Amino acid sequence: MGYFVAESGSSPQMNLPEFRVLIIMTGGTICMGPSADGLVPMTGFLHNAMAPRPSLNDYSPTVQLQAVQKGETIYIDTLRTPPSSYSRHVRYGVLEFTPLLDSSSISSHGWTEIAMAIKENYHLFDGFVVLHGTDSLAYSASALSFMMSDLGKPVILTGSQASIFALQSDAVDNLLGSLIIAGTFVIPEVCLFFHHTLFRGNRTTKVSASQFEAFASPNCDPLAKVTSLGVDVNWSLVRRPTRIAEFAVTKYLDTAHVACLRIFPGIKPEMVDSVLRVPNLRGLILETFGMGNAPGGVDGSLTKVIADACARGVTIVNVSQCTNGVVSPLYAPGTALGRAGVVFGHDLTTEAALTKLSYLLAVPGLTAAEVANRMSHSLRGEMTELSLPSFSHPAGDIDAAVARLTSADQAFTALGYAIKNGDLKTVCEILEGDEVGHQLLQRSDYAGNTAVHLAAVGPSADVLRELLTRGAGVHLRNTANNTPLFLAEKTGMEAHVHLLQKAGGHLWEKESQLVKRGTGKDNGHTNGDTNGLVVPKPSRGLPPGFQDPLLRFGTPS
Ligand code: ASN
Repeated sequence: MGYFVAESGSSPQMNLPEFRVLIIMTGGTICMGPSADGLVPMTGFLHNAMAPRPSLNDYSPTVQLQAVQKGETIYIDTLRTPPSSYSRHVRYGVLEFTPLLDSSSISSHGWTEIAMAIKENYHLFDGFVVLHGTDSLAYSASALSFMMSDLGKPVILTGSQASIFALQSDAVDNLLGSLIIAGTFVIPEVCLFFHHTLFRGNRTTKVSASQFEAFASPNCDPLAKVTSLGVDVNWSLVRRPTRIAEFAVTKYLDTAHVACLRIFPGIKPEMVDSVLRVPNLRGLILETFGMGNAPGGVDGSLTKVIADACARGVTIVNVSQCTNGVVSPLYAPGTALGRAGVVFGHDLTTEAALTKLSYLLAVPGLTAAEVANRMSHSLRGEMTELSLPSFSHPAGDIDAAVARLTSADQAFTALGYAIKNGDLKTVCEILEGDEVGHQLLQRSDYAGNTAVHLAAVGPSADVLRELLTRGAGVHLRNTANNTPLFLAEKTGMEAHVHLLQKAGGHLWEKESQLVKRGTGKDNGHTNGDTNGLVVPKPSRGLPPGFQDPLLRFGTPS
């Protein structure tokens, strides 16, 4: 909703539209000042902190706007920003929490209060900015993303590492950036804005206790960046409601019956068991090593403790202690956890996993199996999930544990088989959707083979053409330093060679010589005079550099 404000005067800026943003102030360093006990939140943010700053206040008369607080209609003072580079003002008012919190004290009660404040004022404002301490900001952003469904307006959480009253502070940048984005772009997600960057809230984690660049989103690119030219929104990542339904809020999360446990070398099964036997525990987030591994123990006793808890109906979710990457049953310990009944949390952050589990456990009537199932699917873009057509492996069904693993890996594997089978229809189905298709074409197997490498030695030139016309690159090299064209030449695939050359593929001189010498002689050695080109022995009869994509997971039975 843009509200044109007619004012007297000749300045062209006088009749610019105003967009309305409600600021919900929960506390945090951004509003803190010194006290005898250390920094504490201060009330009166609008008048004491925002009004005196020319970047936040154009000094036009204060206007009272209607708002709703805890069911009561009230009128709040509002100020407006000077015009932004989008030729609009952002008019804003503040609803303050009582008491204001250091965010280390936020709880599901506080999340309900924030969500309800947004719900009650949803029809009165264009966007919402939640000011919040940074300590638990990623938890709150994750929780709110699950609590809100069919959101159609931006909800942006922010805070700062230094108080707005400090001389050197990130507070004004974070606040102004959030206000401008919330008042300009319809990004209908729960976001976190910090250090010029807008993230999907449920992908974030706090990575620094003191630096201004305090948050990261290790498995999802930013939704927007503020630059000197304005705001650069990555619209291809922005989620939008896909059903016709009214914005709704779930008021309650079951944080009382979930726990989080970090595995460490030497952890005793009894310790894990005692956590899993906390009375009425319903869910546990297990932070494991690397790709989802936990110590098996000589006799597998830790795995047994975990399997027993799963059998008792406790939902255990495996997330990685690493900030980047996914959990998967690649290694035996991870597979053992999967077999014990643990849910693979893909690339969920701990914050998202914990709040998602709390959300699902509060949904009335869901069985443990249903909770586990929903945990492994994306609800609000919190995990990387690719929708896939079903596919079959030439050697039989894929083990269920493998099929539940990281869907991006699974998608690439499926693509690999479709290419190998020359199955153009399935290749197109897998690559359907700009985002998914683009990601898969960037991907490679552990030997560095992209889809184009696989297609260069596959049976179908049509499949290869399809990949190339979808924008797949021809110049990428696998770990054996081979381009798709080199592989196609070595395998004698004339039509493929022709296509790759037409798409710009070319060989280095030394590569041409190797090709001319034929496939038999030069396998199995590292040729020091070939610009580092390594020509390994063909793997299982496949051309140099080509590896069966499923080898990454072992051969399915
Ligand atoms: N302790 C503060 C809080 O989370 C930290 C901050 O906001 N920078 O409330």
